[in-house]
Amino acid sequence: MHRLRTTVVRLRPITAPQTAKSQSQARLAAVRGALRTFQPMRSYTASVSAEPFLNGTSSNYVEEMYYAWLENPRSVHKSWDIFFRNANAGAPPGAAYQSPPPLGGAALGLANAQAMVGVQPNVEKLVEDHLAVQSLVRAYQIRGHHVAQLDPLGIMAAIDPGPPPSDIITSNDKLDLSGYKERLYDLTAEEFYGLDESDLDKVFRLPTTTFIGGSESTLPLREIIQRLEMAYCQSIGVEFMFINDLEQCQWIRQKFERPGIMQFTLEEKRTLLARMVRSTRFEEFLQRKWSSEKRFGLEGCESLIPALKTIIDKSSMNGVESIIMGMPHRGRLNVLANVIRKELDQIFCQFDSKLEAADEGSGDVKYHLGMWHRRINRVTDRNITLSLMANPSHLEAVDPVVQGKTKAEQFYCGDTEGNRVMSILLHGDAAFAGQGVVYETFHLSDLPSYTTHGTIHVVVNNQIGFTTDPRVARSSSYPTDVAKVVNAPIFHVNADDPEAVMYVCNVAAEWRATFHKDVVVDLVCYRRNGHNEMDEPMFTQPLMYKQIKKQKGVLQKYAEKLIAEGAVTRQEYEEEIAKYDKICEEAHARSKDEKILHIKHWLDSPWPGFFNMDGQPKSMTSPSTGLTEEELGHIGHIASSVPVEDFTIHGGLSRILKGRAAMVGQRVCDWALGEYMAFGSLLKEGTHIRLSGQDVERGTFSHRHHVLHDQNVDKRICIPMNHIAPNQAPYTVCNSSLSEYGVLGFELGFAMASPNALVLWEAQFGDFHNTAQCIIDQFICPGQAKWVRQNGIVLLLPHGMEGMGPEHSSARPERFLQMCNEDPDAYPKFSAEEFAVRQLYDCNWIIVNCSTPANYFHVLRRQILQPFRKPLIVFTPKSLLRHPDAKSSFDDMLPGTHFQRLIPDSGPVCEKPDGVKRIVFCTGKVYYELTRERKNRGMDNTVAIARIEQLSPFPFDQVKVETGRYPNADLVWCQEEHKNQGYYDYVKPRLRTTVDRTRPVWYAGRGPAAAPATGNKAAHLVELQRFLDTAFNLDAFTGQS
Ligand SMILES: Cc1ncc(C[n+]2csc(CCOP(=O)(O)OP(=O)(O)O)c2C)c(N)n1
Ligand SMILES: [Mg+2]
Repeated sequence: MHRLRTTVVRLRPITAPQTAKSQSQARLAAVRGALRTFQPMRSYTASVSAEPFLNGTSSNYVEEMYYAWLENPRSVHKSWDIFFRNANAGAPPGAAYQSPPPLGGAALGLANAQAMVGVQPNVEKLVEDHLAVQSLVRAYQIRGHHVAQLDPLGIMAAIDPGPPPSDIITSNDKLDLSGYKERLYDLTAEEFYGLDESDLDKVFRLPTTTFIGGSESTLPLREIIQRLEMAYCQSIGVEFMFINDLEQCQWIRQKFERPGIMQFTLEEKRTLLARMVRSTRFEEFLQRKWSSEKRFGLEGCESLIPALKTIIDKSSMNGVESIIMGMPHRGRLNVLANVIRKELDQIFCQFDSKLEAADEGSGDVKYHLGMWHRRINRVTDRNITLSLMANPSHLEAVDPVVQGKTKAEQFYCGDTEGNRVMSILLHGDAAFAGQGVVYETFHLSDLPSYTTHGTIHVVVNNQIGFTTDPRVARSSSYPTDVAKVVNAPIFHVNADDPEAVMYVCNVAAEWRATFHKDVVVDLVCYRRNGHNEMDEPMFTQPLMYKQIKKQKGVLQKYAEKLIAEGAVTRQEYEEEIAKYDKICEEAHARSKDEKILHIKHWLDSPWPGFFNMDGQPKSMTSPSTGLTEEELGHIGHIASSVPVEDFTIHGGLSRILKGRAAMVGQRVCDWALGEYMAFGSLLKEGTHIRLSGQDVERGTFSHRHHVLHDQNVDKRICIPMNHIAPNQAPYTVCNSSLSEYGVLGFELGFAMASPNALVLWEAQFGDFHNTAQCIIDQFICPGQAKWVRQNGIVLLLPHGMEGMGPEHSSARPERFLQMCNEDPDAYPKFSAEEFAVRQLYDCNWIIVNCSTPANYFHVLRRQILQPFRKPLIVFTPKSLLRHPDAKSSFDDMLPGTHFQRLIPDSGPVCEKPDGVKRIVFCTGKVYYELTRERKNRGMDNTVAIARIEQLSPFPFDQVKVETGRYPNADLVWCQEEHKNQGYYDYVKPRLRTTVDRTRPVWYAGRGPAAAPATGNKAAHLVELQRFLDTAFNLDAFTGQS
């Protein structure tokens, strides 16, 4: 009973009618302040559940009774009085209930009282009816959206999840009470909780979980139904009852249930109409001028523009200064013109097929380009920066990229709560439901190192995806169901009701500002044309399109409504149209003067100060990436110590740190220490570093240990990398969710925000990167060419044939290499001094496979010290992490040293190069297998081994030196990967180009295969020995051509 009492005390007081006013005040107070203390009903204990009537929906009613009884035992029926007395006196579970004495016979005994209980029908009916009303309210809250009038076409093609729920009174004639009556007669008692027509005028107490009463705490049933219909079954369908936070549910109920909420000022209505005019007339203008051009127009969802503008206005009002948006094709030009405010002539000139491109690169179609714009928000008079990210055709791929960029902007401006920077993501209905990256992105939304503190999602739900109906495109009721995984409320709204759209957008923006959580606005609309303007939709959706042809445009409908209301005159409306048409015509005239297309004017992420005024790098030199002995020693010391007091680390880790300290004493680095040196020094120099991926904090191979865990205090951690120097940049290292597509996209977006950060994503094993293939293929590889936007992201991809089977061996170097933009058949014409840096500047990405910790250290540092940004793909080792020979001396990391694109053989072969019979070129870990084998065979004088550390851009100049050094040697490419994989196809033509095709290039490696590696350890070793035999058999290629 104690639990019941405490729960009741938290709920609203209920007393006799004369205290109605205080009840409503108390209810409001509860909502404003005390709601954090609400507990879900499931907190009842067994003793309460032993009273069957205390369970489920009746418990609320009983609590109210109890509260009333506490105030005045006579205010409740005698039966309740006895029950509460017994319970308070400690009656055991199940024993508190005693049937009440009859009203007139106080002296009757208990047995008699029990006998009389059956003759108290009114009391029971009263209780039942209240419970029924409570259930009714709840039914509307949970399922009202199923019967809301969401579909402008009235055919519910996309949003009808089945027959309407039977516990909601109407699905038609919402406000016609005769409609309710019919339903009431039709329904059985179970279906409608035993209420019938005679109850319609009875007054019921409203539960605390509804706000339909406004300041009233009781209402007649007729009014209750009417208000619930108004709140939940008109143009807005609110899906929120799955949210497991009562405060949030109450907040939403308030927003949609309070009577009179959907009232707008004249000014607001006029602004809304003007925005609808712009949105509609923009598409009409494009259609008039370029009727045969694809533009993926917005017709049928014109209210998207006021929707976005409402979100932006409201967010600006709440202090947001920067909004990053991602969206697909549909309505994109309209958003650029009317939301981001890209100059119209710049948009129109894109339709001119003779426009010449001024920038290098391949460019992209007009409905993919991005945009960045800072302007004054007219409604709030505050500065706001809007950027629309460039994106590929691949639907939804931009979602995590937007989140990453948003996170970065929040990070750089110290916006830890997301109050100043936020993101908006737009989606198509089919893509939102179908693309898995949507789910992956949602799962980042509440993770500490990935949250952007709430994204507003807007779905253009035109109830079709190209030619495909929703019924065959998804298994969920709505396209938005995926958002439920993060408890995001979903506001479905009929897009033909602009005021309802504006209302939900306002609520969505407020939700985000209040709770910093995701929210979805589902604009249920239609697509007036085919998928694009050239498509014939009647082939596949004949009935839908018959209806669409009859459908009056939303602007016309809204204008007529406002004219009828007297909010505007027809003349004012026509003037608004004429004004905007004139703006378009003038911009069109100006656009004809544009002869050149500057893609750089469509940049979504400018990097002020990084380039010179012409957008070129400030220099074309790469400085030394070495460090002083002292710096190496200092960072080495941090890497091998625990820089906080009273922190107990695991014994195994103590040994690792001791090992590191010993290495520092001997002036050598292993792989982890080399990485430490690179990170530590860049941090010290002011470069932020962010390393993200699965289990990166410790490192998949338990070599990194960047986060130390106190063995005695739960969740107490220490990140020594943040203790390097007082003014260092912050280091972020974060284990990610088990996602590649989402997380790599996120990090790419993070890297976009600033050139002054080293952003790294590590795959658990390189093999798994291919679930993020879209980010690699669509953004990382061609991003600069398509969108003149550089990006310095680093991919760390563990790679190497170590007998670990087909899915833990290959990062698929062949694929990355195949996508390099370098010509394999042409020797680059750069001067010797600039060769390396020019090559880097021209390439689309850099691919390395380092064989030493020092080289890994240098390439990481070069990534930041070079004067431009390129993606860097690093095939990282596994067994080399602990290989005794894979260590580097500090000497290789001192000032003046730098990344070695090729590491020549420095052994005995150098003494008599003429006597060398073979030069084996290789990359990565196989070098150590080759040197061991050479030693075993005593061939140190006859076979030279050169390591190509930078595969792309290919170090033609340095390879040339090596091939020239050994004029009598045959040329062999050796790799541990299968012949159709790895590097062979990439390297061979380049080696041939280097030697002017005068010498053949032979192959030593595994044969072609379908899988990257065998799953059989013995087979693995046999294969290894076989290709090593080939590599050192000087007759292996004799007679072959
Ligand atoms: C990942 C991906 N798969 C397929 C396509 C091809 N495609 C382009 S638009 C489209 C339909 C999109 O439907 P929806 O998301 O509802 O947007 P709508 O065009 O209706 O606005 C498809 C399948 C694509 N662009 N991206
Ligand atoms: Mg669609």
